[in-house]
Amino acid sequence: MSIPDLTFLHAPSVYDFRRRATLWGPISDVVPSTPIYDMYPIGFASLCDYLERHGLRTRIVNLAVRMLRSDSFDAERFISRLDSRAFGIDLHWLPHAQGALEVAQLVRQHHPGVPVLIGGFSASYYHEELIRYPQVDYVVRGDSTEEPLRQLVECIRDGREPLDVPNLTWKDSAGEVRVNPQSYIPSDLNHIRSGYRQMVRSVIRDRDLVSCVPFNHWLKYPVTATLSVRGCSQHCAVCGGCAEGHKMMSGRTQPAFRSPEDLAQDVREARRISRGPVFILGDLRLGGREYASRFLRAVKGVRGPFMIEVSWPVERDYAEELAAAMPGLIVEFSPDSHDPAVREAMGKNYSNKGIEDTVRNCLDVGATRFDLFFMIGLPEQTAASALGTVEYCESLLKALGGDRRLVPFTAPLAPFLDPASRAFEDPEQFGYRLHCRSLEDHRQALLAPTWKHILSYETKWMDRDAIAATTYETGRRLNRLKACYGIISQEKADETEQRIERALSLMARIDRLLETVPPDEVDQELWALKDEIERANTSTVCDKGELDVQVGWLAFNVLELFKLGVSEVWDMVWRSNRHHRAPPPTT
Ligand code: B12
Repeated sequence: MSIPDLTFLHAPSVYDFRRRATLWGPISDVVPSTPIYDMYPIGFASLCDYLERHGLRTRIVNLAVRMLRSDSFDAERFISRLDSRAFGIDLHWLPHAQGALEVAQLVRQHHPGVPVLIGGFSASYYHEELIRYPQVDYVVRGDSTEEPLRQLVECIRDGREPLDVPNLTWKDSAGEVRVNPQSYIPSDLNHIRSGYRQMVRSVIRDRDLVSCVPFNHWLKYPVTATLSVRGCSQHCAVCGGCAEGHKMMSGRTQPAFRSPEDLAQDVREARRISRGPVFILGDLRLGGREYASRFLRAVKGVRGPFMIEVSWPVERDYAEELAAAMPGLIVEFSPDSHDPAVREAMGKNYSNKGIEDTVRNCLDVGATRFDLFFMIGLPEQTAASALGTVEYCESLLKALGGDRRLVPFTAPLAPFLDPASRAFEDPEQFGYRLHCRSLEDHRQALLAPTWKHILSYETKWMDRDAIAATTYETGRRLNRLKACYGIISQEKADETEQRIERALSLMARIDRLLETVPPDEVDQELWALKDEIERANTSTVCDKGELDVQVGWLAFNVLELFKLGVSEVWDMVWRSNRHHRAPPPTT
């Protein structure tokens, strides 16, 4: 079998997290990943699909998942045995700053001379700093790297210098840094495909399912995602993916949309694989109401469950349209705070009535669940305001007659304030004090013993201690509220409360330890707490399971997968026979 032209590696946030003891706390409580962020960017699938369509061979290795699944999995040995013409590592989310660079270093050590490429939002933002690490050869910038990456991989394959490859920061043969223009900014997403078929093909071809799974518990809970848009028109102050953030990172001035009909086709492809929920990422109304209506017409008849995001209030007629096309849908809404002053400072200009109408409209038309997300660590937000969110949730639940379909969540803005967000770029204006600015600052912060110490910021209204204490207290109160309204069982609530207590006591012990133990002995002392820390590390302020939608006992669409598998195997046999007759040039 020919070797891959490019192998994508997804690193854990910190390498090797298994040999360290870190109290990660609630940083990943409201996303499917564990705190080491084992989920790889959705773009891995579209990148592989695009490169394969252009005759290049790719492979995905989710190292983070492999390391999580088995303590005896030797990641370094595994890397040393990989064979590839180039390696691509994502530094999309900044919490991977340490892990991505460490994995790049291991690749360099075991495969000297094989190019190392990095891409993603954070890589784009920090491209000039990143390229100066000796283990990095290329940074592919922007939110749409399919075409620049194809050109780069072909240059590598053909031994050409990538002088004309757009969006590329690189070192030439003399070691000089070059920054090619950011000239590839597609205005739509019609050139890409979701890549689910290609994933199935790769799993069959490489006989390696575990390396491909998007996150650790995916095989039990195969939620799939489809992306409607890259870029954003909103201006949320702490989001690195807001309009201003995209302009800075990718040069993008307008969001790029997937055509509504192609998006519906992506949903169908996802449905062929899994019976789990399909999460349609991006508020459909970002493309205008007509865009949303076209998608909803095109997706009608496809079986759910569906999860959708809304970024601002939903009127009744839109709720009805949604429910007619996607009966029983699940809605995700993040007002971030119940406090209008905080929301205004965040750049979210809608009223509490807007929030309340949205919940009611969606539940009235038959949404099976409505997840409402709040955050801690925001501009203008005091501890009292954050705690007030729980009272607000109670009033909402009361007003809805205790409707258990409404599920509120709170989580801290952690571990980092997003670079390229308005608050990161102008911290004083938003009341932030930054502990980390550069990539290296963030990389080092990740080695601190707790999420409180890792936190890259404080605000005028809450320092790190207050953010941590308020997070736990808000979590505790919300957890009790959910039990009181029967949203979660008393047993689950008790377990969460115990984890909160454990986390609080561990945090206090680690604080003391840092004050009393010489710095070079801290790691050893922490290691002695490893088991206790691990037990407090996930589902801290809520049970992660609360996020999951019930999936039947057969989570996968076995028949469809079988059909896909047969057709892919047939396709591969056919292709390889064709190659026997006329082998394409490989170098
Ligand atoms: C969708 C989304 C999610 C989804 C992710 C689904 C997925 N698997 O990708 C979910 C909800 C799970 C999520 C979670 C998180 N997210 Co998020 N998310 C977004 C959102 C809304 C859209 C991102 C997007 O458009 N992706 C599509 C495109 C742009 O990316 P892509 O196709 O995956 O990758 C392309 C490029 O980035 C690049 N690329 C990526 N990797 C690589 C690797 C190589 C080698 C190359 C060459 C190129 C390359 O090429 C790809 C294709 O062209 C943005 C906000 C926004 N509006 O932009 C935040 C955003 C990206 N998320 C962010 C954060 C912080 C997180 C979390 C860390 C939050 C948390 N504390 O838990 C987690 C981390 C998840 C994990 N790893 O486990 C920040 C990132 C800031 C930063 N620089 O770190 C953003 C900007 C804003 C925000 N705060 O939410 N997120």
